[in-house]
Amino acid sequence: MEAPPFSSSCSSSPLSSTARLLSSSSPSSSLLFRRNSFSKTHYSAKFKSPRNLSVRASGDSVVTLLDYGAGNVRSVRNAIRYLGFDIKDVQTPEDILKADRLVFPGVGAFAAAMDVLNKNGMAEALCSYIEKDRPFLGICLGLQLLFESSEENGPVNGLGLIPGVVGRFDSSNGFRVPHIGWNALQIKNDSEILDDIGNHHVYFVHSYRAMPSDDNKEWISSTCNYGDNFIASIRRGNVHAVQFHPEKSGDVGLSILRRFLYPKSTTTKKPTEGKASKLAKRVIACLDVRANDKGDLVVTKGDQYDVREHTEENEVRNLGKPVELAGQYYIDGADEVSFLNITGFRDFPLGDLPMLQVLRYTSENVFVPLTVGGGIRDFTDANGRHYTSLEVASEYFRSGADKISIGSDAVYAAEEYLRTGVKTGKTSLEQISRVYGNQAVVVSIDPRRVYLKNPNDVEFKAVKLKNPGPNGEEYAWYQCTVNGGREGRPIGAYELAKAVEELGAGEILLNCIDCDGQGKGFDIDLIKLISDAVSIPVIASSGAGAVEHFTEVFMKTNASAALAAGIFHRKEVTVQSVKEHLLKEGIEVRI
Ligand code: 1PR
Repeated sequence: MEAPPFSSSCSSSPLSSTARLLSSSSPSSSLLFRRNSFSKTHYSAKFKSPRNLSVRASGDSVVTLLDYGAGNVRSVRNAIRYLGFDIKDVQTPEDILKADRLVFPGVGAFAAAMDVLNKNGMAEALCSYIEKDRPFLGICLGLQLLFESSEENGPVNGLGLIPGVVGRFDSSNGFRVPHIGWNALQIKNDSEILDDIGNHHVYFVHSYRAMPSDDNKEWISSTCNYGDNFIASIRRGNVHAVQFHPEKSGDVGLSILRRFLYPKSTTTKKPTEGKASKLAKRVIACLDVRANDKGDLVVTKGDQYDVREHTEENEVRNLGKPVELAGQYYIDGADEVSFLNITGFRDFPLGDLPMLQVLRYTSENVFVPLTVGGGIRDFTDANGRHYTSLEVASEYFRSGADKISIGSDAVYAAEEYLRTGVKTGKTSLEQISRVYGNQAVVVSIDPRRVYLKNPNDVEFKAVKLKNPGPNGEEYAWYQCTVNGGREGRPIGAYELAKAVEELGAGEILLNCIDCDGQGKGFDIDLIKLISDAVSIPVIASSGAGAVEHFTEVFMKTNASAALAAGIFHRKEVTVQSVKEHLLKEGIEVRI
């Protein structure tokens, strides 16, 4: 159904700005691997290869991109290029008015984005472009900005094209905020770009959302349920916007982008309601990366964090090349890929250019979220040049990371916070989450079990164990460590998790040194303890050895995702077989 022409006009807010309009640098043109180069071993009919969606556009295949420099839009660039289009960056408001098709991947906070748009005359140009019903695709914040206002650090006026206020998710009803992960859409109105959605999930990551109402119902093409029904996408004529991230939604996300970029390829197929119904549990492949003794960056994997072979040479265990393995796990259906630079605590990551290259190359072909961790902290190099943790994180984001993960530095920050009760705003955790949003900040915890006869023997939260300790101890507390498990700290995993949530972490990656590489299953006691204690998503990690371990962790704890490394690297179990097993056991996953 064709929607009526636009009637609302732009509101503008006289906000001051320190932000600058930056056009981001173009990524490296060289490729470690080209598309179609992935091997398709273990391919299962249920999990389709994303490669069949690549479209070669011809002629005027240029997309205008509005990137106001507030965050990482590299993934959007990569997806557009992958689909065969060139990108023209908006430099002036006239570039918006002259665009044939405009993509607006809003990133960062609502107020800062409006600030930049108003200051540069972009807000007016955007409104004019949209009111003329020119082809437009807003992504995430690029959808929210179309509304009248947002409560994010506000109220703050938006572009005022769609009636409604953008508000925060309510976490009091037990739903974890941010809303991170793969969720299902309910199609409300015909929107050609969603025609392939079927029963697929798409990837969301946000804390704020717009709600459906009588005033905006003509705009809504789909909703999503997370506690309540919020607006997942809008469509009016040639104007589309989505709250989710098509550039991070794998196969189906690429098809949504392709349908927008290449409308001639759309069919008359009607949208279908699928079986997907809610937030899916995520399966994450993790790559512990470090330089081996020859200086090559390799994927390694430890047993209880010991990554050296027990041979005379004592070399670092080498399980493959990071970019290739990440590509393979994407093909296999991994919902996310994490890179942990495990020697980042001693080697400065910005000196570790190969790691940045790994991210750049991976993000050119892998269209699910990428997390990178290791070495995110303030650092002064040999020349006396000081780098803040924010600069380190920014470099990771610019290179293709969607989330960064902080280990050791978060432990120090939590200890300080618990000691003083004061949030200084200066810790890496606080600074990065303030600039990039807490959904972009993961805290990786590396705890070790300390057995106890009596839970009152320590000031830290202890749990009653399912299986007693080596001397019959019935309790344990989980001591946090830093520097890759080398140093125990006076803080428990429970205390740390609660503190980092308050400091701005958006997600917790919960490892367990005792279980790492053992293949005997996740530490259910620990994961239950932490996932019940916080209201941000918890990723269960360490110990997966069989598909049943994933089912167990999702059935017995409130983990939102489960991560594994060794079993995938050694090809003992594939991501597909994990998902097939979860589905069989009635646990919703992305297919
Ligand atoms: O402290 O901010 O520099 O971050 C360092 C990061 O590197 C932390 O996230 C820390 O967990 C990680 N790390 C440091 N040393 C090691 C090591 O193994 N020697 N790896 C290490 C941690 C744990 C998991 C692993 C799961 C699943 N690896 O990520 O992938 O335990 O393994 P499994 O399925 O084989 O059991 P900073």
